[in-house]
Amino acid sequence: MNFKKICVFGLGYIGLPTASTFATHGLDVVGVDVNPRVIETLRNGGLHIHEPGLRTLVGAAIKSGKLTVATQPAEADAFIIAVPTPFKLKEKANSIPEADMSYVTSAAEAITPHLRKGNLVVLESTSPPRTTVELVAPILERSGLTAGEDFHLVYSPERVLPGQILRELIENARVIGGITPASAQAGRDLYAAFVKGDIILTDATTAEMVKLMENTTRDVNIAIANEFARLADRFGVDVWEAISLANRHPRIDILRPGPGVGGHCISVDPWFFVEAAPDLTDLIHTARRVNDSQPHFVADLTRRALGGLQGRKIAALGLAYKPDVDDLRESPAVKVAHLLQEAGASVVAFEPFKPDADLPGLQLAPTLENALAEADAAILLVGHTQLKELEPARVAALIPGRILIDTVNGWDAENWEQAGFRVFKLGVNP
Ligand code: SAJ
Repeated sequence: MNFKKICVFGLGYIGLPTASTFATHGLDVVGVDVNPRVIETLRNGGLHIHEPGLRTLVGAAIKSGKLTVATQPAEADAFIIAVPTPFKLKEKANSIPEADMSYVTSAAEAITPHLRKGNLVVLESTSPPRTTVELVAPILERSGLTAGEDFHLVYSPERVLPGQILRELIENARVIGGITPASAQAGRDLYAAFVKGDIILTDATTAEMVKLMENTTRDVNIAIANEFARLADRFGVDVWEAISLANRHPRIDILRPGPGVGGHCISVDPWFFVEAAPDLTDLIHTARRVNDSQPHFVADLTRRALGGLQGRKIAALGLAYKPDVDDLRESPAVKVAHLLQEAGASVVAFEPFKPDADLPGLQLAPTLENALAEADAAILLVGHTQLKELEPARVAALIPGRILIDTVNGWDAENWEQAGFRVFKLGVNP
């Protein structure tokens, strides 16, 4: 199939790079977002998200006239849905979060009036198993057309890593699951416009499983690393050393412990399995609980390091969900900051990628200097390059306290100890 014009729904971390990449590869693209502020920002040459290289890419796509942005869709040869699928917390304590499919539903409903024979519709949003077949197809069929006969429908998961989205979008292998083999072929024809990695065809539900399995595997692997950190702390072992030694085994690759698992993917997606099949997901559920409770372990480590939290002034360094991104969604660093405050500490946080973030109940400092001034201790919550590279002497001149808590193994303890600090690391008993 030959695609000339496409419509991409959702101009966030996935939709905007995808729309722009199609545009710079010669397709006419209408990028649709329901948020008028996003559209206005993009039309004015701005960008509402941070991702390396994205500003240049979007600028080039818009300047070439190949990418236009709007709040309403238009007729097209193909429609791509790349909207968020967050989860909703249920009211009842201990209940399993529920996938919020309202954005996918709205996008499919918005496509329906524009759907024509021969069109291709792609769902990219991470979704519970059978969403393409049981949720999206019936909505699109309200057009009077039949999925797999009159129009093509595929599920093709985005698998790009925030921080490296532009490169991975092109180079990663792409799984395309069609509701029929012909739909999968149509999907291949579309993504072949820019994908350099292998394009592998399968059915829609398998492709949905693949995506959830990838992120669930990572969550479970991080959970065991976090549990190892707790065990090392109990047994007087340095977990970082133990992991690096274990990883010398040819078939072992333990991930990094940290303050917990955040972001809109790994901390969310395993719940889709648990919600869909609670009777089959003990391990997955437990891993979620371990990772979600890790901020409590870190708060307790901080309490032990400081000999109490009441009235202590703590500079929280980094709030993003992982290094070198500005994304604060589901961030365990934010949870740690809140927990410290709830325990009576007075926390001033600094997030270099979003110094003016608005986080209710949390005081953010505009600069590192402001965060460190008057603090008894600093806690490194995110391994941002610029925080890892801080000079001990510079920090020593700014912070009156001499206690550091490093939750990501970002600092060379010896270096800091020479500058007069006491360093407490996650996974190393203080
Ligand atoms: N983390 C650890 N220890 C580690 C690795 C990560 O604590 O060793 C934490 C991070 O700090 C962060 C969280 O886990 O809080 C998730 O970070 P991540 O880098 O593992 O993943 P994401 O959420 O940024 O992106 C993931 C990727 N999935 C996999 O690696 C299997 C990406 O390829 C997906 O496209 C993305 O989810 C997505 O959109 O689903």
